[in-house]
Amino acid sequence: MNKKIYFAGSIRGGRGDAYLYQRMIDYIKQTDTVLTEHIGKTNMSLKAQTKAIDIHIYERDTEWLKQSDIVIAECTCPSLGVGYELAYAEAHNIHHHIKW
Ligand code: 6IA
Repeated sequence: MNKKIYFAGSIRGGRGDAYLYQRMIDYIKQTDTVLTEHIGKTNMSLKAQTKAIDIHIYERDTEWLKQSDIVIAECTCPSLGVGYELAYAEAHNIHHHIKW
């Protein structure tokens, strides 16, 4: 298949399901490319960033969203950012799948 997958999962909303994201990403990677592998990293720093870094993250993430063939979102842990990404996918007609 080798499609480009944007995997969305909670970061600031809480990292309680990070191991689940990691397992899902590893599974998807058997057949496809995951653009957002960092979502599954269990040692991600949650320290506040500078405004310039936040802008860089926003621009990089929206660029990846536009390039992606499919957005897969794990929504068990409520996250403002994941909700934004799903609305973005819907508005740009990117195929999306929600897992909860
Ligand atoms: O509101 P949330 O942080 O839970 O939103 C999570 C979603 O927003 C994820 O699916 C990511 O694609 C995106 N996102 C949020 N923060 C980041 C980030 N670093 N790097 C990449 N994507 C992000 C910010 C770390 C921060 C806690 C200092």
